[in-house]
Amino acid sequence: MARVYVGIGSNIDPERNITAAVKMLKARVRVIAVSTFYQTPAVGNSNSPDFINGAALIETDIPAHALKFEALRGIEKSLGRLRTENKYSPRTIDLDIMIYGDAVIDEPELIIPDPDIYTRAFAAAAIAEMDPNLVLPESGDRILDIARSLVSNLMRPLVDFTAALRKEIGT
Ligand code: PH2
Ligand code: MG
Ligand code: MG
Repeated sequence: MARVYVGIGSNIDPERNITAAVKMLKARVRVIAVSTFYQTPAVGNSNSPDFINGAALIETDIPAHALKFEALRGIEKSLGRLRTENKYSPRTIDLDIMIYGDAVIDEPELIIPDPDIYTRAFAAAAIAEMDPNLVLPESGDRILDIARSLVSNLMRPLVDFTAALRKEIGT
């Protein structure tokens, strides 16, 4: 079984889409925990609505490629995700493998660990909350140090939404 951190984001009807996505994830893999979710300004496109971002820790035997291109893409499709050339367009749901056990993959379509961990405060914070001692396999950096180096006062923790989500999925 691999321990996998899945980044979760949405800026179209985000509370509903994130709740639905986590439930679908739970139907396919073992969901161990979900992080606090944050309201975050859209990175890369200031005209885009705010996002809600967080992460889930899951355990699965599904290999990384199948997890991304079948399981996670399948959930994105069911929730009406439209893929366009513009990687900054609003989306109903975005599910990214951030960390897959000790795997290091560097391919055009799949980079693990996800480089966004090093630039997006919410991504590092969500993972650090679930495992502050985690060390990234390709760099040797500790997730807690990365999260501390990226602290942002723009991300607002959504305490009530997070509690409702955890209750809904029983974590
Ligand atoms: N994802 C993007 C572009 N911009 N901004 C926020 N706040 N959160 C995201 O998940 C996000 C984004 C495409 O990778
Ligand atoms: Mg993403
Ligand atoms: Mg994605």
